[in-house]
Amino acid sequence: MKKHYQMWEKLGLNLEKHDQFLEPLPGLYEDLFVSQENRPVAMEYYDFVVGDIHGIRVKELVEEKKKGNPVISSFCVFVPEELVAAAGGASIGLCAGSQFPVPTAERELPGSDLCPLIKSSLGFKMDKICPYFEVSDFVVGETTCDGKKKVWEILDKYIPTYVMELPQTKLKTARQLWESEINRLKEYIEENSGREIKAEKLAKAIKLINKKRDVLQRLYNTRKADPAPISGRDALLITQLAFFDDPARFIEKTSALCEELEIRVEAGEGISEKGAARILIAGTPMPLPSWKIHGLIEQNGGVVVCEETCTGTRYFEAKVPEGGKTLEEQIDNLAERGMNINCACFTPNEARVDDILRLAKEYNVDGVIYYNLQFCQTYNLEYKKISKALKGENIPVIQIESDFSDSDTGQLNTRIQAFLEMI
Ligand code: BJ8
Repeated sequence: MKKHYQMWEKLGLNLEKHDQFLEPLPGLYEDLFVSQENRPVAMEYYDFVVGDIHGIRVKELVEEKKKGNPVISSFCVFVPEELVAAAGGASIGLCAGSQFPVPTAERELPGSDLCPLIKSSLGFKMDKICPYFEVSDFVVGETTCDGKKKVWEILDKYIPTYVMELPQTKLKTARQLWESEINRLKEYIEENSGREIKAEKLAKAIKLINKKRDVLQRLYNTRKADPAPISGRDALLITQLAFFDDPARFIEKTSALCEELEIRVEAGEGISEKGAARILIAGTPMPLPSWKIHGLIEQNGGVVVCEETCTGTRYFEAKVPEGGKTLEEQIDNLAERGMNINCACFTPNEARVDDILRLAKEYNVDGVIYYNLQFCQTYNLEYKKISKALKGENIPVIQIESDFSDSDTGQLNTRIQAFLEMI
């Protein structure tokens, strides 16, 4: 890691804090990931990426910037990364899954009653410990929940923050708004990067990002087998890394992993015992390095086989139709994808209930853990109707509210153990 100090210094990182932040990562990663028995060989690539998490990829982005290519960051699966790729740039989904920068963020934000993801997002920038933030030209925020839309006003003091107005319904007028917002972002990227987004390039970008979605779907398809050929924590890690790896390389490496997993499925080989309790996690996102819940489930003998989250199926299931020839048609298609993502920030949001019931069947799950980041009201409010629908199908469910700290690990462990025993 020391070999990157010069680059980090140039980017303006707080090296001392950055060292403190990264210090526990290798041990944690070793315990949770590397020590798994019978792990797929192709996980080597992702181990390598995590092993140099603030190094090689950041270096690539610095090089991209030298060539005049934009680096644009975001926090939500609605932000169309295709536009960034069509401008010749790199789109980075920033992490916000750590407790480390939360105390710093609390200097600007309420100490209680606020989602940890929001605090973590701002804290990474305030602490200057994320090179991806520092290498970004600007951040794209969105008006999803109230906390997020207000934090952009504060983040803008630290880094230019452009805000997309995300509709809250799926009405025709809301779709028109979303389409005009995608157009507005396109113009903003063009102005800031000096790159014109042409139909031909956007068509290629749409295909490329759809391929990334396809390979993630292929990975998830292998998890439908019993025994599951890959652990839930490894699958989660792969989705987390999909947000900032180079898309073409990610597709190549993940395709190679899928080939290995498909052979395992054929041979009936798995990461866990056949018949291990199969869990679907539904709810709020788990950005890097938020691995706590998966760790607890799998260390207690269960296996996570699917995530209905934005670090799961909400990231890749909805695709952009590829037929658009003109920019107008393509932007209409980009808007279409957004309307097929069922985030709890929409009202009504009945399709999310259908999604969860469908996933529970497709992945043949024994139970659902409804994961709610503390103080996320929209997801919390949807729990009752979702649990009712699941119970109606005789699928056991519990709700777990948590943050990114370890303070509740013991209590969560007891609840998860009891749930796994019950199913
Ligand atoms: S599409 S889930 S990434 S908004 S920040 S809403 S957890 S209180 S993240 Fe999200 Fe886009 Fe929706 Fe997905 Fe709740 Fe926290 Fe708000 Fe959050």
